[in-house]
Amino acid sequence: MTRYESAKAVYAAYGIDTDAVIEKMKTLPVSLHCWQGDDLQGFDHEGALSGGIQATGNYPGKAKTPEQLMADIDLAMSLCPGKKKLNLHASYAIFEDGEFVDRDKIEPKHFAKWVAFAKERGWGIDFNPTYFSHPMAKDGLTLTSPDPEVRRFWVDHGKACMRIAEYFAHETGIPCVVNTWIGDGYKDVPSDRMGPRMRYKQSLEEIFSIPYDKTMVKATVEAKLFGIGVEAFTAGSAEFTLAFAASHEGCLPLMDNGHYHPTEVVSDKIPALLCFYPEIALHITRGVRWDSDHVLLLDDETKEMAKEIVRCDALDRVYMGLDYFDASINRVCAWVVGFRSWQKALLGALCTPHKMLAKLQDEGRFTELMVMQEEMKMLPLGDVWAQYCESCGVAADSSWFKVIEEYEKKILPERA
Ligand SMILES: [Mn+2]
Repeated sequence: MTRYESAKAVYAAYGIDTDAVIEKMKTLPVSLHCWQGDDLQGFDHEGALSGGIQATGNYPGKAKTPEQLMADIDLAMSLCPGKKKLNLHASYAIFEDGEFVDRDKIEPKHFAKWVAFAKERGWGIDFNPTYFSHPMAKDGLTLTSPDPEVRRFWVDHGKACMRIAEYFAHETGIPCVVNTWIGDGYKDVPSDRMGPRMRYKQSLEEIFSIPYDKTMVKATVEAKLFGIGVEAFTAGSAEFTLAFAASHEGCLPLMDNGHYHPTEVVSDKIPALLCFYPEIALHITRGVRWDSDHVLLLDDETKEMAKEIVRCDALDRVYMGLDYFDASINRVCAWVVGFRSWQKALLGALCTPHKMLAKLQDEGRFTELMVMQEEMKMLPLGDVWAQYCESCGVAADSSWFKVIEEYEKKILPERA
């Protein structure tokens, strides 16, 4: 008996068909965020990040061109099992030599190379307007700015991004999640909280008023608690975005698990939202003490989020995207560790006998429930993981790291 055959028998005793789980895993798209590859620099501007976010570290070998970034993404994805999707920011527009248009004027053609890249690999594309790291983010404000000219620029950016999202969806044949996050807020106690939020609401309504294919373009709004330099007030708070999505047809809430108070957990919010929203979206990250965007690991909350999606039978109702950026370690490796961690979390969730555990809860058998939940932790998931990876043609163990090391040796001199 192989280790997999033995594990299969263990799980079968709990009513879990691991062969079916492995096949299911191959159908679940997970969106890989391009911005881990270059610390959110993008290709449309020089200069530092703004908008209350920051990448820390200066590990050598950062991708500086579209070709380098694509090569890095290719390498990362070749080391990961599962179905992939690409997540782009608007600041990753690719201009021809000498060409430049500002963010309010970008068009699908500026993303044609990304579409070719994704289509060749059979990937869908998700998209994000970039409301930061730009001179028109005046006083750190975009869609909430009291200056009509600033707001006009960013509303036009939002509309341009809706058209590009539709282009992605139609070209790839795969729905595109287009996510709005703005860093707008105030460092200290504001004198008006509702004014900025009403302007945000109006700006969003204007952006989403353009005609677009609602079956293929999923407009999401992402909440945030605070950012660096906007500690006291964030316009796009949890209540604001949930209420906006609930009251605007075709709009979905997006939860980033770094964007809440440190003791709040998104695993608990997933089933709450699924009671009301047909579909929701996630940015999966790991905050250490704050919204630090550390590389995703297989920690308890990561596992719990995956379990909730599976337990709620909502794998076709939750759009899953990764969102973290660490510049202190090999960036390609950071992608691989995070992507594989989420794959492991999903696999573990699919290998959990949720109905049996829920029955114990409903029957008030809480002692037994605790015992069984602990029992589940020691089942041979690693052997199922190995089988899954093998069937996807990737290494199950850390031997993939050698490939990263080789690549780093080769590319570092070129990018210095
Ligand atoms: Mn996010």
